[in-house]
Amino acid sequence: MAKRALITGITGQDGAYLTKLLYEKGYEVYGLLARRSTDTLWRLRFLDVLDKIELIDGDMTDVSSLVRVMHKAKPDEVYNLAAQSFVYTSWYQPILTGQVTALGVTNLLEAIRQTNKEARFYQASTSEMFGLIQETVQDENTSFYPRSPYGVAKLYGHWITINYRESFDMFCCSGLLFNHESPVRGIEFVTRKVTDAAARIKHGKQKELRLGNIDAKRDWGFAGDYVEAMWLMLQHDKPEDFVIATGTTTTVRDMCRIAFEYLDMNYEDYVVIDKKFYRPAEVDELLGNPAKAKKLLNWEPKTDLQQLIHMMVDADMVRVSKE
Ligand code: NAP
Ligand code: G4F
Repeated sequence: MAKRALITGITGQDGAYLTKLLYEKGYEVYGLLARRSTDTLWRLRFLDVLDKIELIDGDMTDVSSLVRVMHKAKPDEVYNLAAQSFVYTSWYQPILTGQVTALGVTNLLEAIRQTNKEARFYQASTSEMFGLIQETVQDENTSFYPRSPYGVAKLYGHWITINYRESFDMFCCSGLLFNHESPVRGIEFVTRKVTDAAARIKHGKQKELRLGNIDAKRDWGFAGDYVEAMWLMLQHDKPEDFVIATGTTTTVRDMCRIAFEYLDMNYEDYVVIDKKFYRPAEVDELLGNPAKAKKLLNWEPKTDLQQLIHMMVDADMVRVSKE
C-alpha cells in the first residue's frame, strides 16, 4: 500500500519540492490549500506535480478545516510547512504571524491528536530562532534568541511540537533548517530578488537593485536538498530535532557578486542601499552545524552556493526572456 502524506504549505517553495520528492517515492500526496483570490499553484506547475496530487481546502487558523483535511487525507505522515514565512512582514503583521506560524501549529497538532495520533509529524522550525546568536556555530544545543515576531512565533511552534511529543507520545520532529533557496523561491527573499534583478538588468528591463543590509551573513542551501532531510527525519527510528545547514556562511554582498559575475556584470554598478529594506532588528549572522543529521540520517547538502545561485539566475534569465 502506498504511504499517504499531507503537506501544509504545499503551494510554497518547500511544499513544491517536497511534493515532487514524495511523489517520486511512490506516496499519495495531499495538500492543504488556503483560499486565495490569485493563482498560487505556479510552483507545483513549474515542478510538474500539480496533476499528481490532491488539494483540500483549509486554513491553518481554522481548526475545523484541519480536522476535515485529516479525515479526508488519512495521512501516515504530516509535514507542516505552512507559515507567514517572510521575516520583514512579521513586524508589520505580528498578530497574523502569531496566529498562522505559532498557533497554527497547535491547531494542526490537535487535529492530528484527535483524528490519528499515530501519524508522524514534521514541523518546519528555523535558524531564525537563533537570532542574536549565542554561539558562533549553531547546532541542536545552541540557545535561542529570536529577533523578529516571526522568530518568536516559530519558537512557539518548535516548543509545542516538543511538548506534544513528550505529553502524548506522538512522533513529532522539528527540522531547524537554515536558509534554503531555489528557482521557485518567493521574489521577496533576498536571493531571488537578486537573481531576478540581475536577469532583468542583463535584459535591459531594470536599471538598479535596491537592497538593505548587505553585510548580513546567511548559511544558504538548496531547497531540493533540504526537503530530503525532512523526509529522512520522519523515517528515523525515533522522533528527534535536527539542524539542517551547509556549514558555510556568506554575506548578502558576496551572494550578489556571484549572481552578477555569472552574467559578466559587477554588482557594485547596480546595487543601491535603501534604508527601507533594513529591519527593526537584524539577524546579523547564521552558520549551522549539520553534523547530527550527517551522523544519524546520513544527510548531506549536495549543492553549494555558487551552483545554487547559477541555477536561480539561469531560471530567471529564461523567465525574463519570455515576458
Ligand atoms: P513559503 O514559500 O513562504 O510558503 C509558505 C506556505 O504557507 C504557502 O504555501 C502558503 O500558502 C502557506 N500558508 C500561509 N498562510 C497559510 C494559512 N493561513 N493557511 C494555510 N496555508 C498557509 O515558505 P517556504 O520557504 O516554502 O518555507 C516552508 C516552511 O519552512 C515555512 O514554515 C517557513 O517558515 C519554514 N522555513 C523556511 C526556510 C527557508 O529558508 N525557506 C528556512 C527555515 C524554515 P499561499 O501560497 O496560499 O500563500
Ligand atoms: O532572504 P531574507 O528575507 O531571509 P531571512 O530573513 O533570513 O529569512 C528566511 O530564512 C529563515 C531561516 O533563517 C526562514 F525561517 C524564513 O522563513 C526565511 O525563509 O533575508 C536574508 C538577509 C537578511 O539579513 C536581510 O536583512 O538579507 C538581508 N537583506 C538585505 N537586503 C534583504 C534585503 N532581505 C530581503 N528580503 N530584501 C532585501 O532587499
